[in-house]
Amino acid sequence: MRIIGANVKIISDSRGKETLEAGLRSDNFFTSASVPAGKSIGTHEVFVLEPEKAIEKLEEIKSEILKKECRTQEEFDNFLISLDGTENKKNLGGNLILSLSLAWARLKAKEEGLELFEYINNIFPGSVTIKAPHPIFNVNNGGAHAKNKLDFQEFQVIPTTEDFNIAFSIGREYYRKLKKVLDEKFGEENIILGDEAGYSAPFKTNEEALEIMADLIAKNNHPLRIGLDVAASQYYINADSRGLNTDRRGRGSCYKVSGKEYSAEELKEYYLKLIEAYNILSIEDPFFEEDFDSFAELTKEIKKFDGAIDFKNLKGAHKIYPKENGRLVITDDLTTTNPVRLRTAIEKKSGNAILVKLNQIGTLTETLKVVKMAYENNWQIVVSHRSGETMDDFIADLAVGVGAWGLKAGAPGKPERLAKYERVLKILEHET
Ligand code: 2PG
Ligand code: MG
Repeated sequence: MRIIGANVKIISDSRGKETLEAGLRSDNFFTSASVPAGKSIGTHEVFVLEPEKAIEKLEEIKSEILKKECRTQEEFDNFLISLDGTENKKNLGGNLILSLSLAWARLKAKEEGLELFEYINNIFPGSVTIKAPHPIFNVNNGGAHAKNKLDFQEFQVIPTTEDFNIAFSIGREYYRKLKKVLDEKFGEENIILGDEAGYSAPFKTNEEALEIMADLIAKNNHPLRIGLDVAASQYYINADSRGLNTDRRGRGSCYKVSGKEYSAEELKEYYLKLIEAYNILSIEDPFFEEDFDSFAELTKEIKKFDGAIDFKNLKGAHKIYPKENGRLVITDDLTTTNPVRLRTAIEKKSGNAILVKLNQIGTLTETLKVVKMAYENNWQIVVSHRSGETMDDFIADLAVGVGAWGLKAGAPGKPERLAKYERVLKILEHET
């Protein structure tokens, strides 16, 4: 495909921070794509270049882009990777590379007369079925995403229905009702929205938030389960910083939750108690981002709940789900959508689902390869937004195109979050 124009400009993300939007023109079409930014960023994510510098970089490589005619996504992405020439995309910046990679995907889809999700499905290196994901609504925000006392970053509700339309309306209803409950408990003036449109309320502990959420599910008999992204690297205290020697497992280090210190082993027991008490479906990043072994222990032990719950008596859990009644241990900062990290996590059995974020790795092609590796090893896929988002809805097409189990795009309360869920609804309309 011939590219006859390329540009990149600075736009604001949902936190008002500067980010990039790239535009590409072929003989027939123009497309654009913008990139988000995280706050709880994994150490192994690709490098993010300052937007001003990225504009200069594009000027440097523009003639190469206009000269080169790539036939496939892989060819274009590899071309960008070779122009960059570094391990972690430090030269051109993962943000610039990704914005170009995604704009190119949109352009190619248009040239081929395909919807974006169809294009993604076609270029997936294997065979997957197009399907709508389970939406994962982050309704209570804590950790790095809110200014409150919650150590856990995300308290989510996940509809148990396979029907995305129903799931979306249940999520919205729950989100509205939760606001009422929180207003009554804490006073309307004390509830603000966190970065991902979930409520930021003055909860004293993680349990208090979970209790309110579970009560509301039970009261309304909503077909919802609770999920957590605890983002444990954020409350991990490295032994070195405490003047102690550390080892690879981080012994000597600790986790501080609600003012109490936990070893990795104690933290695992604490999680298992919460998982049982609140029938939690998924837990993301339960330990700090280098501790593959503790992830593996939790993944092993979480299985003890399989078959142990009488679902008939459980309100808010109408279906045995996801597979039988298994739970998900999701890796995010641990794996950073990186094939080398995922390979280690698979070998060590450090989870059973991977969070997929395009901007952790920097191209569509590399992202699809990670998805493929996960599927080949029976891991589930959750496609995810970032806490600093734009109106770009690419991840909705990605989730549908690779048949992801989940789409994590925040609470249904701010336009940049709604855009993703609404794109899935549009895709479903297109399919009918
Ligand atoms: C996460 C993400 C998105 P951030 O930890 O999963 O919810 O947060 O974008 O801040 O890394
Ligand atoms: Mg996370």
